[in-house]
Amino acid sequence: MHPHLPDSGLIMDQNFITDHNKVLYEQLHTEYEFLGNKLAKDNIELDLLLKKVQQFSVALPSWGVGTGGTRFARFPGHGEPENIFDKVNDCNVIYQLTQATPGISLHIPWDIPEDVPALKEIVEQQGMYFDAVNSNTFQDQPNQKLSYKYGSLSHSNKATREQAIQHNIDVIKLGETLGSKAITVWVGDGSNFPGQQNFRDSFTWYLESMQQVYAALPNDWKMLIEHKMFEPAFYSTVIQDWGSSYLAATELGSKACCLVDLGHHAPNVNIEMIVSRLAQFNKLGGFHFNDSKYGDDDLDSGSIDPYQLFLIFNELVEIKNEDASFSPAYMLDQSHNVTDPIESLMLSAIELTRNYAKALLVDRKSLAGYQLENDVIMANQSLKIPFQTEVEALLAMARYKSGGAIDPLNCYRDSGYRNLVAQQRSSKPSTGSGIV
Ligand code: PSV
Ligand code: MN
Repeated sequence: MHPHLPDSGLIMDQNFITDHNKVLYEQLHTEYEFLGNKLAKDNIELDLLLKKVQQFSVALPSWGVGTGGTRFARFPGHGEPENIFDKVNDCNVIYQLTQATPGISLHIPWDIPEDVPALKEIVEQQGMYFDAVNSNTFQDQPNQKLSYKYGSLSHSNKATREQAIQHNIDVIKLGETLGSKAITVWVGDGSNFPGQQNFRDSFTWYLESMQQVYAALPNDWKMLIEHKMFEPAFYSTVIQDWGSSYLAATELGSKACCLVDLGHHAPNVNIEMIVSRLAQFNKLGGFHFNDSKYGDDDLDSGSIDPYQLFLIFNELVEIKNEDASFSPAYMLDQSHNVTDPIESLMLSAIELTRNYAKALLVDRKSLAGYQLENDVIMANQSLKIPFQTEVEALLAMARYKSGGAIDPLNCYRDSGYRNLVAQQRSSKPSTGSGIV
């Protein structure tokens, strides 16, 4: 029995969830039957969908359970986690209630675990695991020898590049002890002014550095390359777009793939098409889900443009139908500045599941026929109708059958979890600015 964990190994009392569900079950059952009858008319078997929905999962970012901020300010939340054990416990609450988030993604060194065996034991006891590890060479750390002010893996100075390479190798080694199977590499490298950097040299240096990180990858690992158009560099970034990401992943080898963060594109870019292109050439390795209105806003998934989320899942379901081995890493990458992170992450995981479920409703045979006949309206309707279908009963039944909550948000609120942990988490977190 570990001091950080209650006897059951679970953070929230399972009986509380069961009691909460009891009040809601009858209504859910009626709605589930209604949906089943409706879909049966289109020869869709709801119980088959249920199994697929139960299997859907998205990883949680350990740092996402803390309150985020902007470069102007950070307003700390109530009862924020103070250490990695608190964070893992908050993640477990999200998992218990939604049953959709068994993986935890660590950001190193933000969440560097001092006691790996103890942390691993807790996470396993909670039925969770460690997903991809994220390296960080976009900030200087205390006592760091060389600065990343002008770049890291692509820095003009070889010694700085070597330091950044070593950090990535250390992250891989740590990930191995945690049981992770992938490293996500995002660099803030780039330039703020025309002329500041030679585009060609910086990409060459980046590739040379990444080759060394790649050489340290265990055989069964993936390297996920995350592109971003701007920020913190405002004129050019070294891995600016999916083209640069694809080139890098191709140069490096088959273990290197591209990771698509939904907030890292120019406004109005057709992300679902990028998804299709990368997957067609076997280079789509993962996602960071979030939503945005203007840039890398890091808002809750599906809160601004749920149709885009649906169209992305529509591509993902189609690719999976073609290639059963296709299994990109899914993670939520959001910054919760004004909401309770647990609530935001639960609702985001549910939004992903919702749009995945809707994408499963698409009649792909009819759609392909309409496309061949150039029946534009009917082809578009083949997507719009599933998108407009109400599938909440399916999602709630999937959660219920897996041991989660029919209504995770109200179950969480009624449990009083936040107030409870606020009493135990006594120290005052920093109010300094910072993206996360
Ligand atoms: C950069 O904006 C990013 O999307 C990368 O994934 C970082 O590792 C992460 O955000 C930090 O939240
Ligand atoms: Mn990201």
